[in-house]
Amino acid sequence: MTLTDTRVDDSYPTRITGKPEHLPRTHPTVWGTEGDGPLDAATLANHETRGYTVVDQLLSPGEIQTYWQELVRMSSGDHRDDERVITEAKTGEVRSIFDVHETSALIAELVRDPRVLDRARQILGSEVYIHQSRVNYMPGFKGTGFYWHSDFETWHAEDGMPAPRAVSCSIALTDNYPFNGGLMVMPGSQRTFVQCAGETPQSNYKSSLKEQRVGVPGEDDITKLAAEYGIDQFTGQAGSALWFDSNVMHGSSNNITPYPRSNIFIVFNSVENALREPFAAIERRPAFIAGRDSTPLSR
Ligand code: 6CS
Ligand code: FE
Repeated sequence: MTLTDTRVDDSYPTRITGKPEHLPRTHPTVWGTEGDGPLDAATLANHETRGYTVVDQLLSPGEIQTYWQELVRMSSGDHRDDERVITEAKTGEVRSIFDVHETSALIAELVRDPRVLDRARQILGSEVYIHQSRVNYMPGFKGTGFYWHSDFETWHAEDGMPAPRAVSCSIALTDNYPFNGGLMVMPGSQRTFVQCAGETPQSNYKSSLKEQRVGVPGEDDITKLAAEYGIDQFTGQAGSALWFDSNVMHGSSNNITPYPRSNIFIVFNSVENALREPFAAIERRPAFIAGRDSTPLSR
């Protein structure tokens, strides 16, 4: 299949050569209703508008300690041959570990926990499966941030995700403060698809997971979006969760404090939104970044 074939029915063309435009999102943000899960109508309406929802203490302090210990264990040791482990460009510290729901029995349970799975199903209005899981460690002093981006722009261009019918659940493993790299989100920005300029290089993920250069909006795009939507910041105690839409514009700054800002990210995709061929890349990304088994997740 050539690149141009998949562009025929593409509502969200990106990685273009011309001037990037801001396109209207043609899909809802919330697909389910109040009766479908634990979120009430007001929370769902808020999520539809803002593109994100905070759940304080989704997990208890005791539970989160158990997960944190497991993930600290996973980040220690020799990872040089494991491509699921991404290190910081400058210091070699562990930046992220992908596919943790496959490599940790504890995390495999967490993604099926009704407090997590039922919210994902309700927001996406269908059965769901895991598109991606990762831990971003953002260690003290050395953790570098993630420049502004839309996850969906990458998942559409490089993974072949047809529509923004995916949601991320970011659970704080350590306290997230404003000053230690807390995730910034532009509330409502999921309603705008920001095209990005520049073709996707071959094996782009080998550099983009360290520092994303392709698929990031221009400064004028970010300026326009910030003026229209503003910037909120997710802060919360360890155990709190941020649910955010796949297309919400988000980013985080470097962490120069002694306090790590470590979060686990679980990305749920609707089984009705299974990946196709990349919409703007010549090859698929590996399964540890973009799951291709859309069998519904069950407890
Ligand atoms: O390329 C990706 O899938 C990853 N990149 C970023 C900056 N956020 C989402 C995801 O982890
Ligand atoms: Fe992201």
